[in-house]
Amino acid sequence: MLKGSFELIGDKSISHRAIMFSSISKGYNKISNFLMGQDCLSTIDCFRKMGVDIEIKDREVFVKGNGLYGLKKPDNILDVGNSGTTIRLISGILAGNNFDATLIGDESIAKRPMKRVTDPLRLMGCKIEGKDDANYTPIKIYGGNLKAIDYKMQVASAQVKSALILGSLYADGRCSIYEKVKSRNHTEIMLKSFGADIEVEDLTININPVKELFSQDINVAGDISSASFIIVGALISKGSEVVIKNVGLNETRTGIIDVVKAMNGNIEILNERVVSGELVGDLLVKYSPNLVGATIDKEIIPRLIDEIPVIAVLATQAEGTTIIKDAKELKVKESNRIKAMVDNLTLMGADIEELEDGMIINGKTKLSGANIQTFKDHRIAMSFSIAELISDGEVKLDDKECIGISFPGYFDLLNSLSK
Ligand code: SPQ
Repeated sequence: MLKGSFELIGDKSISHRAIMFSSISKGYNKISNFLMGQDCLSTIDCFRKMGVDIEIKDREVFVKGNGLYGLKKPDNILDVGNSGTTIRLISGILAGNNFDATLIGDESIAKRPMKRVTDPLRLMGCKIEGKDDANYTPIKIYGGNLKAIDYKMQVASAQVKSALILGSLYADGRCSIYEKVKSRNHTEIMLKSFGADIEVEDLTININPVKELFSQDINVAGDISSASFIIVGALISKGSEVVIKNVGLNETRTGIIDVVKAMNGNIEILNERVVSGELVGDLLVKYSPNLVGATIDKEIIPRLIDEIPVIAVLATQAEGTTIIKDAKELKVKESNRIKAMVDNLTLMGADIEELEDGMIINGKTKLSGANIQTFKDHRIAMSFSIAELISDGEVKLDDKECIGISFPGYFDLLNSLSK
């Protein structure tokens, strides 16, 4: 069982954005509760290579911003490691700056589609070269002289939206971006606090050019995606009761809470407040013996896309059928997360079927130990560490190190809560 309370580590999405926006602002920025995960450190590395002075002291980061037009041409290739957020968002910034730069990443990044970002940036007049017509790394961006655009998004993706908002900061006029389905909006919230001229009306984002962004101190909210592993662990292991403090509760990220409630899970939000423009609160989660299946599809998908692997584990412990669909995007994350969950949960004895855009899980089933192939995907690795809490026999992960991408100290925390 899991028992106790703890302070949640900083949000990955917000930490990336805090470094990027501070780097292109004018003045001194302090970022507190920054996530020291490998992905966010890759973002720091890229901006240091473009001449930004970034200093790390414990969980705080100090950034001396170079201003909107102050980045320098990097001497070397920019390596984003495993981070999709870094490569997509930085592309928007590079498109606006008057130099060329080349982006690469690891084996997983080499398989993740970039045309969703490079196509609209080309529409803004940016010259971009790369493998398969700039769909894959290495990607070379020749920045500068961007034209304003009106762009209808083809995929529900906060990374694409954010890259275009960042490019729009450098355009020669007012840009409009139209989303089909609302995706996480940390970029819009944080950039406004830096002085960007951004108006949001439902699914439309209008961006007017500004001359400069101004420095900010940012306190990063806790990462609800990281919390989701502990949430599910507490819901499914007998006798559990956990308080998770300082959880980011931005509505574009809280799909997991809605689903847990719909599945009869015992979860309560306490002490809601606003920190650096983001809603945060504490979560009280208790063992829930009467979980039921649910259908998860359409608009809720972007609000819980990264939580689907661990929701699949939860569904094996719910009475009845859980259907997850409209989640094709899972195939182009750090791994094909549909296949990774279906194959590994099948090995553990779950009743689970793969769909083109999701999966169907029939519960409740007893899970048994197995050798798990993580594909070096942090979210797959953590999902199966949670499945182990209720399985008969050992669950062996072929890679644990990947968890450091988003959740350094994960096993220490899990061990400290395990009673
Ligand atoms: O950065 P990366 O590797 O793309 O991270 C993931 C994750 O699970 O940590 C996805 F694999 O989160 C994305 C998320 O899926 C982070 C993100 C963001 O910060 O803007 C947005 C989502 O991706 P997308 O493609 O839907 O915009």
